[in-house]
Amino acid sequence: MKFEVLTIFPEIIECYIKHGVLGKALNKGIVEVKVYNLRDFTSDKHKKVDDYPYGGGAGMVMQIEPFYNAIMHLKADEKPRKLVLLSPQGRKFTQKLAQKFMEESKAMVLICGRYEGIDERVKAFVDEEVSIGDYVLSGGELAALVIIDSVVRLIPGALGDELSAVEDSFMKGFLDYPHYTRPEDFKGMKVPEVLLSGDHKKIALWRKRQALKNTLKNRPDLLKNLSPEDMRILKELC
Ligand code: 6GU
Repeated sequence: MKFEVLTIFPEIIECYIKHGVLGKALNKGIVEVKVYNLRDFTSDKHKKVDDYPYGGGAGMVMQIEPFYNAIMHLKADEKPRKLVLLSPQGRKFTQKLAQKFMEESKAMVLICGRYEGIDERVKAFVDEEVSIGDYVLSGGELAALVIIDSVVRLIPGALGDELSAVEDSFMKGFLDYPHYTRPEDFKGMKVPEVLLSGDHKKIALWRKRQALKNTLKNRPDLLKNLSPEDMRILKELC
């Protein structure tokens, strides 16, 4: 899968993607990330990308030209790609949307804005507007990284054998169970006995119970479509 990122801060993207799961996926050739500096697509000699808002008000607005020029440059190869504009006004990004992007898009363009906003007319050239949550960030770069990271984890082969996306929180519709590693006893805080028992059936049931308990405590909104089996376990917990 290929990601192309349009930003005025290429280093933010380039630094993050080198590490961990993403870095490995890039080395394996499962993913390709190309970062474009919007300043390279200005016709202005000062490489200016923003200007004052029509109608007045605080802050600057990113101009359409660099976005338009960059998008036309990418589209010149005529290969299909999904163009996503990152903005707090977008459709909310979820694990489900990450799965959809992984399955349906071979190539995605992630368009990052800065300042107070982007000229509205940029939207005429994109397929979707996406937000990563109900808070405001100073730019789309973190959002682009969130999307790249979560989508890449879902690509078969991106996670090593020792990891599985299926085990992750949200993949199964609720939060993860607690994890422990050595030491068995840290200043009197002991690893739950069941995890040392070697009884895999018992361990699986304990983990399911804990996952449901975590979800009930922190994210009860996720417990809408439980299977009858999970519902039974949840009732036992209450
Ligand atoms: Cl995609 N961009 C910005 N600037 N803020 C956000 C966001 C995106 N998603 C949530 N907050």
